[in-house]
Amino acid sequence: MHELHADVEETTEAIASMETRGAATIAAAAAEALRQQAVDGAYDDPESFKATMRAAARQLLETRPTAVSLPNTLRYILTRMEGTSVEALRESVDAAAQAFEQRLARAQGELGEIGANRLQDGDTVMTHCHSTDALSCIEAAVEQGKDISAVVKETRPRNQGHITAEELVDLGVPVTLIVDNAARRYLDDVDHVLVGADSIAADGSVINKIGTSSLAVNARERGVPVMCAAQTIKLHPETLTGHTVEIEERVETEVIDAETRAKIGDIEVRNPAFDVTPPRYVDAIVTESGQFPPESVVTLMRELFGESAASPWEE
Ligand code: RI2
Repeated sequence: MHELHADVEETTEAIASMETRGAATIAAAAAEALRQQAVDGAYDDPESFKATMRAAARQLLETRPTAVSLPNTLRYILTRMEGTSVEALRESVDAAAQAFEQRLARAQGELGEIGANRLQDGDTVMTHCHSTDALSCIEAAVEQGKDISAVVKETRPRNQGHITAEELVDLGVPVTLIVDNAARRYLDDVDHVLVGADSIAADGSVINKIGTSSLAVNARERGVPVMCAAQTIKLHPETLTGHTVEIEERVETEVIDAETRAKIGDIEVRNPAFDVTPPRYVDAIVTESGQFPPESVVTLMRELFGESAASPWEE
């Protein structure tokens, strides 16, 4: 057994319970936890350092399966872990984690600028769930002096739309909050659907909060463009080699409380956290490297990850 740092234990718990949530936020938290494990742990020799780092990564990895930002973060840092002494290893992980955290923040700012170019003065945007990448586009548009308003879906079962609404209000954006079922009714009033992503597959499919696919299909039917804001850490390299993205299924109490469920009788309750939106319903994927039609995102994925994904956390 490897002694894991308190920060790794706390971050694991926070990601699993969704106290820390959102693909980019999860990535930053995981990078910082690995950094703490490296700089603050006690190690007898280089081998025990490396084994403990891999164990910490495996534990973080097991929290939630869908957002590829988590394995991509761990991969970025562990493939840069090098040195023949504990001190050198420590420094390499510290430097990699810090570089990663800076890249993450920079990428979000850069994609925000690109996404903002798609928004015109006076536009109304419909959002789903809470995505810091998506909000970065609206923030940049507001900073460019554009008047933007928003129709915000509450996003059952966890109502992350409330977080989006609060952050938009802080940006001075007028917000209309709607229940998810009202989305089609309001699509005629909006100029864009703007969502984030937990993973982007090699064929350009967008894996995002449950309900994204029906919103995108309805938007296509109403002629409203769908834009997905996703920094390149959301690109899922394993889909290059035919793997599919695992969709997390969460506890049923997020959908219905135990008492109401018992009153109804013998039912099954399902709670998938994400769904897959096929590329034909998405107009653009906006990354820090530019905007892409979903079908061409594979080129970027190959450039960044090669043909396959390493698993440096394996023993
Ligand atoms: P950012 C969230 O998942 C939402 O699906 C959101 O669109 C996505 O992560 C990306 O968020 P959850 O963690 O990285 O709420 O853009 O289940 O912040």
